[in-house]
Amino acid sequence: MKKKAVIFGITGQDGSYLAELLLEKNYDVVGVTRRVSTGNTGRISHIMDCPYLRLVEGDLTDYSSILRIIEEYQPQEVYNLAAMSHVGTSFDQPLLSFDVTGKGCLNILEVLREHSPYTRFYQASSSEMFGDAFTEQGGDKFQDENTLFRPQSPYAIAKLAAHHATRLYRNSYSLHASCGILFNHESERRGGRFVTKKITKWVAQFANWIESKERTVNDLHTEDDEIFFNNQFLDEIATPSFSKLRLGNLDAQRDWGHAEDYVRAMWMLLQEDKPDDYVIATGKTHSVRDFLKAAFNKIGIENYMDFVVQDPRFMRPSEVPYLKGSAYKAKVVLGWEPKVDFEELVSRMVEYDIQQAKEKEMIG
Ligand code: NAP
Ligand code: F7E
Repeated sequence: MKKKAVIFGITGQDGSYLAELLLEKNYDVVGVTRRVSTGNTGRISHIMDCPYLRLVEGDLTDYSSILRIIEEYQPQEVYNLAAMSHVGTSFDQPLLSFDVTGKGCLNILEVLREHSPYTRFYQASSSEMFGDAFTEQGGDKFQDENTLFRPQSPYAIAKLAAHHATRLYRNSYSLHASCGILFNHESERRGGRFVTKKITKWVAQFANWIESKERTVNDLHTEDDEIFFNNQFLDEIATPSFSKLRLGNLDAQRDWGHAEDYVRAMWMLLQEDKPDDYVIATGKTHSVRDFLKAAFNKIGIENYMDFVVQDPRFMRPSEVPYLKGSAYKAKVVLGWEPKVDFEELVSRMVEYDIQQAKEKEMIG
């Protein structure tokens, strides 16, 4: 029988990859989008014509829209990927963050408990729930399913409420409800305000700017012309009007993987007979500084700090300093392992953004 899945948050990074995966696996996919005044379907435009994909309007904060969708489509699987997912923003909009990211999950659980108890449910939990806590073993520091949760932001508190609600509904009402505790995962489709994308987009634009200067250098005829041009180039970079890359805390460490690998884990864990919670991570950690270095190296620049300014506006009132996940349980039980490593992730993001910047320039 053809399976049907509902995805809340289909227009987001993960939603777009998960929709592709489920369509490949021959599912009927129902994607829930919220009404916005400008388009929000850019990430799924390439699959919108697929006859097995249907988009319906709904909002996680609106119980009635969730009820209508579940009753109408009677899905075998529901994936809750919808959230106000930007940690920094959650400090400015804590109540909205809780309504969407925390209570929104409870809205779905209540609908499933009362109207569709055999539907399998996936909740997008987050490594942010660990906050500044970690497990220390044999000189190693990591987070796994047994690590304490000590959330450090309104976003993380909302995610933790949703995480516990999912566990409670699983144990109290026998719902097939599971959580993936996913560590940071990025991609070519990552939102522009997350640190990785902010870096790769800036680096790509810089690479194209340098390339345009090099084209001019090639037109120079004498050595003096070239020296004059190079000095002008350096002067330009040194002026206050040259907009450097403005970032916050460069010392935070994250376990970064690729979203394509992580949506595979979401699907795999819902196929298990027994619902449960799993950490999904690469097991490697890097600082924001490491990411910067790798992205600039990709375009041949070593002295990357000459182009970066630390700006207090991007510092958070409270920070998560260190994340490194152990996905041992997911490997043993699900057979899941990531395919894309840190170097490939950075490389793919920079290459994609360079291409995007070139296309934009051509259209402009
Ligand atoms: P994302 O790109 O920000 O996507 C979030 C999605 O939620 C978008 O489709 C957004 O719709 C939708 N949404 C927001 N508010 C909504 C509402 N009130 N009702 C219905 N939909 C709403 O996030 P992502 O990176 O794909 O992450 C997917 C999920 O995993 C999120 O829950 C996130 O918190 C969680 N997570 C992410 C990571 C990560 O590193 N990416 C790690 C752990 C957990 P619009 O397109 O209209 O804005
Ligand atoms: O920040 C630091 C920042 O916003 C990473 C979400 O998907 O993963 C994501 O949350 C680190 C933090 O991701 C800037 O302070 C420095 O330490 O890219 P981010 P995040 O906060 O880790 C988790 C697992 C989720 O669940 C979330 O939904 O980078 N940082 N300078 C900066 N961060 C941003 N955004 N912008 C900066 O300029």
